[in-house]
Amino acid sequence: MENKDFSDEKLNQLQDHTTDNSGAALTTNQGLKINNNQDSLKAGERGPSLLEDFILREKITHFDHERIPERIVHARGSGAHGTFKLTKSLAKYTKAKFLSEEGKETPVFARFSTVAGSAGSTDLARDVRGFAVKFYTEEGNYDLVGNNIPVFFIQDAIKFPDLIHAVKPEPDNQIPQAASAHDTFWDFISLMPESMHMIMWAMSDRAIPRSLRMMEGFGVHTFKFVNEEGKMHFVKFHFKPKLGVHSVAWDEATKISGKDSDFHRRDLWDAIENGAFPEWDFGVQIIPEEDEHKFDFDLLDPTKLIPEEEVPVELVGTLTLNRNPDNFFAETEQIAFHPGHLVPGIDFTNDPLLQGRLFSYTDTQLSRLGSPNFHEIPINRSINTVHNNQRDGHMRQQIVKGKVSYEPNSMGGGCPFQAMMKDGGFATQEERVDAKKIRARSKSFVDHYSQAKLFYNSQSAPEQKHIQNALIFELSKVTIPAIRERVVGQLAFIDKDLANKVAKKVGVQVTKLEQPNGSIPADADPKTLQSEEREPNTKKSEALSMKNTVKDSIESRIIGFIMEDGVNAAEVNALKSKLEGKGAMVQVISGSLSPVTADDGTTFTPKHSLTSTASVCFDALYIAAGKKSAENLLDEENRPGTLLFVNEAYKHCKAICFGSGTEDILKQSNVGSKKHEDPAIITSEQQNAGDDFIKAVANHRVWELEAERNNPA
Ligand code: HDD
Repeated sequence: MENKDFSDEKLNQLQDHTTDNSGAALTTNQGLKINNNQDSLKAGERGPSLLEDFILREKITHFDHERIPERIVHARGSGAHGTFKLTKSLAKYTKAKFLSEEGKETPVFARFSTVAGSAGSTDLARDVRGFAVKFYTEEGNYDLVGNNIPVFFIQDAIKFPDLIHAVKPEPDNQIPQAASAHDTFWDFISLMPESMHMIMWAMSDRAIPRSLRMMEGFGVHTFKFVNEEGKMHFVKFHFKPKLGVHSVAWDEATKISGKDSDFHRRDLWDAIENGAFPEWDFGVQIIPEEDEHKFDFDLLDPTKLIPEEEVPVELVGTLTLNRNPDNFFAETEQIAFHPGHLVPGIDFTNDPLLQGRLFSYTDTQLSRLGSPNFHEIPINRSINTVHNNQRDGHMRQQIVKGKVSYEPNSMGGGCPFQAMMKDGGFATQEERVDAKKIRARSKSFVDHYSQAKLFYNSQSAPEQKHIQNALIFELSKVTIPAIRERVVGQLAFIDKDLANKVAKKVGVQVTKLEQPNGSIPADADPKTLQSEEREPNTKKSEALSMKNTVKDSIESRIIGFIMEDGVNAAEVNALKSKLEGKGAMVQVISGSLSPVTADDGTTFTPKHSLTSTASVCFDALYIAAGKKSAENLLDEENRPGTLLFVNEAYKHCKAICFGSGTEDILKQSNVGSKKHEDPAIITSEQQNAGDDFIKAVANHRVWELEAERNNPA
């Protein structure tokens, strides 16, 4: 059992439930072959349909019931299968088998999501992203149900329905969809100072990722590891993308929403289909039990992170997604995550947000999936066979033999029996709780601004600017001035300059709030629980800025090659193979979808036309070499599209490479007014143009030149 390979176990299990229709005749749900799927049964060719048409009735009935309620939050999501490989044993800290045996591979299914929007909403909403991973371990399913942001808006689950009601479309008119920029969200936030740290993250570029493959994942809460000896350590979970953490510009996000609202879903799907498997390093921050109180915040407070400077992240495994689902509904939609799906060696803490979640996730599946038997849906099945005395219910699939459905029993030989801990039986980590029953918040939770300051101060200048702009955008949509003023008052506790800049643009004054805490128990002395303006122990953390992310790869980046007839085949092919050699994906864009004839008579097949796509759907542009091609791109018909492409890519700080003979396009576009050195504008005169272009694409964007690029002469 110990060394058995479980990596294909889930795939094999799913295959038992997978149907392939190739070569098969159409049947009813009862397996009866259907001879006519075009006409209903009628009394005469022009007569009424007959109730006895069981084929029509079955088809329509099934259709009428094929929708299920979407998730109450995280409705919009995309998922994929993959594997988790342990590279360094954590047996010292946990007895969880999938984290103990070095080299062990565990099948997984991951689902990424936005939070606020409906299932059909845009992928590019400014929002937190869900990052949920189901590990199909030999000891049962382990779910890590996290986000791409390491902290949360609220400290106690009792506030979750309020938070979600506030952010969802307003109840009278269902406006706006998938957006936090409206009155009710900011009304709530302005009265919830504990949300300020999360607000800094949610207003940062982390909330508009370039790709689901380029974002971090966090377990958020502090969890517990328990080893074979019963010793406990606290742990925080991290996923760090191998491709680095990258985002798009807000203006770009709004445009992608129009051009391709499935942008992230498509990107994940295409990357996997093309063999560019998304990968993350999996890491842990381990805190010995004795150190629980050594931090300037409470480990149980989900609005706090542990700075990596205080506890480094130890990388111990790799998550790879390598297979798209066969069927979105059966897999991505029906997967049911739960932070309480544990394996021996992992336990939860008393974090009051996590404690409430432990109730919510099973409860919600009952209305979403309709039955307590949701664990029997293939994607949710454990690879371990389930044995217990739970019986019946809607859609029960398991056929359990025998008369016994109770325990203790003698008639079933005492089976299924309780497993001893040494045989993998789960036992909750014992913890002494000697307390009054009380509906209150711990004083150790009442510091709402110090980590918001830490985050804001750790950002580079362009990142800070983006946070300011995001707040200005969002608050400008708030119609009630008092709400705008309260939010700005909250910001003043984080950074005066930020508050002033936002206040100026949203037409309010910065007034110091007397009582910043909105969550004080009724019988407490407000003074004692008021959030203090405290400085964090760690003043700045490199890990919190995306400026310091990995920037060494162009793998899976989409490079648009803009060309027309007369293009220089030799130059284009040389760059194409150089880029593809580094894993980038080249897509040809032309004035139309007709093949482009190059100077040597060969042809290139466009994937897009200038009107069917936009620069926002690409990571970088190459204006393909060739004077004739450039002339054609600037003819009356193509000129607006060509210049819009270049100008928008320029505005969004992307790398643009101009091939030889395309000088006129450069000059006529906004790039022509460039006054400073710009490492992401590459021309064919440069000696190593190809390498410089690759470097610029790997760097993602020249955010530091945003002001200059957005103010062309
Ligand atoms: Fe939650 C779904 C993440 C707090 C109640 N949550 C859901 C999903 C993710 C998270 C990623 C989607 C899972 C999927 O892809 O199917 N939720 C979080 C994180 C939280 C958090 C990181 C805080 C640290 N959630 C939270 C609270 C509650 C819920 C406090 C309720 C008290 N969450 C739910 C839910 C959902 C859900 C209503 C909706 C669909 C589902 O569970 O299966 O139960």
